[in-house]
Amino acid sequence: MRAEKAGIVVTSGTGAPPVTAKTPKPAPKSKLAPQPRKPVEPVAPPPVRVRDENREPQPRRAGKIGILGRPNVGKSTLINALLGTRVAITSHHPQTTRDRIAGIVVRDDTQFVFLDTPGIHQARTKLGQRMNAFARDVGVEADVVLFVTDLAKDPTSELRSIDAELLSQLPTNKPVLLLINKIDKLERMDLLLPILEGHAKAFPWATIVPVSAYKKDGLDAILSAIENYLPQQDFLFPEDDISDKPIRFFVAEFVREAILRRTREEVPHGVAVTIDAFDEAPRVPRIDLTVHVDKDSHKPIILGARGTALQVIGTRARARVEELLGRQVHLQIHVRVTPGWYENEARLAEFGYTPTED
Ligand SMILES: Nc1nc2c(ncn2[C@@H]2O[C@H](COP(=O)(O)OP(=O)(O)OP(=O)(O)O)[C@@H](O)[C@H]2O)c(=O)[nH]1
Ligand SMILES: [Mg+2]
Repeated sequence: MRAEKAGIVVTSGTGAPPVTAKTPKPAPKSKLAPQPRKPVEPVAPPPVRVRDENREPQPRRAGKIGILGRPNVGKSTLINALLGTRVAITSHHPQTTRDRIAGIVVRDDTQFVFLDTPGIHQARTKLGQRMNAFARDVGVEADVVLFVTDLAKDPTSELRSIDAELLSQLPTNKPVLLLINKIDKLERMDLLLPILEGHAKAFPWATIVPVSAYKKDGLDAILSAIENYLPQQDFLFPEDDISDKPIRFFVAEFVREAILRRTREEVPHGVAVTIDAFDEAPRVPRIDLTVHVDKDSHKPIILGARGTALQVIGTRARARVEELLGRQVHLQIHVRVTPGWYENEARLAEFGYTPTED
């Protein structure tokens, strides 16, 4: 699939043939309107991909793809679906992801380094500001931006104004692909076309790909669309790597995910998880963790009656860690009240939310 000079190729992940939309008109003038930008051409013609054992090796391609968008649109669900394994935690709460997480996919001679990011939002805390900075830095670092939006309950064909605002803040020198996620929510597939056409007009996308990350529908179309825009160069990571994060990071995140999936309202936003010790000496390695909560009143919520809630959290997190490591582990989880950690520079650094710009 190639981006055409005259317009936008809309690649359907739904089995329908590709649709070519008209050349996009400039967005209407408003303070939310994105900066004018020129469509970015693919860096070189796509390689001819022949899937047989005798095929000639092609020049390698590799590059970073920043997955950006509002909170809760399905960015982390998408990176997990693309990898076929769960590197990023997901939940129905906004602001689940707090960090930049690489997920690495190799297809034939191309290495795709996907960078999951926190959803950009109106930050109310130092942690929130830092999360937004992580995401914006990825916009600069990436070779290609995968901008993710999702279908609302009652989908409109217009690009949402909040999306337009985020797009206006992106660097203007790189291709931006639009991913319209959660198409499984559509009652009828013929409702998709006006949505694609409406979005095509709003911004000079390199390509638009409708997908369902949840149903793993449209994933191959994403890789094919991105491939053309990645530079010809050697792989950026060893071929077997799936992420740039250490095991400790995933262990802490899996515990946080188990908590996010059990708690509601303000509790999840006030939770951080740290690793205190990782003892690999015993037959079953032992990992000591602390769950930091913001308020005294949150501690009994995490613990539950006679510790039953924490037991469920521990069991779920342990299953995820064991799946990742391929061996048994023992998790020892402590709960501590660390009020206002998300406003405290020292705590943020200690918890791994290291600033990228100051
Ligand atoms: N129906 C449907 N739900 C989806 C799809 N993709 C993601 N979701 C759900 O949307 C919610 C948010 O998903 P996440 O992947 O955590 O979203 P995110 O964009 O990473 O969110 P932040 O990390 O907060 O920025 C979860 O409840 C997912 O199960 C999809 O294709 N279809
Ligand atoms: Mg996320």
